[in-house]
Amino acid sequence: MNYELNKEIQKVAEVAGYLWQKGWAERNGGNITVNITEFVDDEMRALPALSEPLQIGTTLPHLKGCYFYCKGTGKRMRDLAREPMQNGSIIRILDDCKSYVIVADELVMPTSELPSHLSIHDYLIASGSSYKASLHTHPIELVAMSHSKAFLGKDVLTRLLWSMIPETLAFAPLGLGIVPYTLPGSVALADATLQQIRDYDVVLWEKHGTVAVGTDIMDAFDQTDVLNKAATIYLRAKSMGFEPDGMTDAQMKEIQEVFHLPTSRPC
Ligand code: 2HA
Ligand code: ZN
Repeated sequence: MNYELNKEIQKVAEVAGYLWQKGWAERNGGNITVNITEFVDDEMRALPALSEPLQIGTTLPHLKGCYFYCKGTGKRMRDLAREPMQNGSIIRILDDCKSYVIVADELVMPTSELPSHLSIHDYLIASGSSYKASLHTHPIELVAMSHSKAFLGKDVLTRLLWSMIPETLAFAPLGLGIVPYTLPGSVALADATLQQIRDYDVVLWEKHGTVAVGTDIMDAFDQTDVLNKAATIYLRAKSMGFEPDGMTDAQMKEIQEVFHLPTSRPC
């Protein structure tokens, strides 16, 4: 494996370790995909398929010939942190844009949330985005908050989380999209996620977890981490017995202006 590709895979392994340490990756929870097409060399292109063609479940026209590193289904993040190529695999999307083959290193079947992940990558390519990584994980505090309908209205949680600590607004400036509860692994969940990822870098699946996109896996992790930190601050204040004041609208607006942040969701 060439140096650049190895560097991307090592980042995935590092993030997998963080997910486990944070308690966001019980058993086989969560999944990661990274579009590694730009790092694939002739040697990898020449690799024979290790599997029969496997169906994605949907047609994704912009993924023809693309390569992805995918966490393996049923694999544990804590194991992936040590052995990324034994707990994940590299797949190539076939020319019909509906199926894929596994090409390296071993016959490890990709993540159960593959339809969601690949639909997101298809959209990112179509829209000319520089984002290459997608992370699904189970951040405890955000999932806990998703159990209250009061937080699930459009941008209700976004504004609350932004108001907890200035960095949230600065480093998760698009806020948090919401997807109502939908069956894990389904194409319906993929479709609902796609609607939200057009407007948000991080999306919360009600009573399940988050999906984040970023330039690389570290970026997707950071955005999730920043939002979950804000959720943790909110819950710590509540557990001390009071409703946190939150920064005022004027204080948040000042940050948006000074840091030239996107203002599609003004404070
Ligand atoms: O990969 O988290 O949502 C296990 C999951 C599915
Ligand atoms: Zn999950």
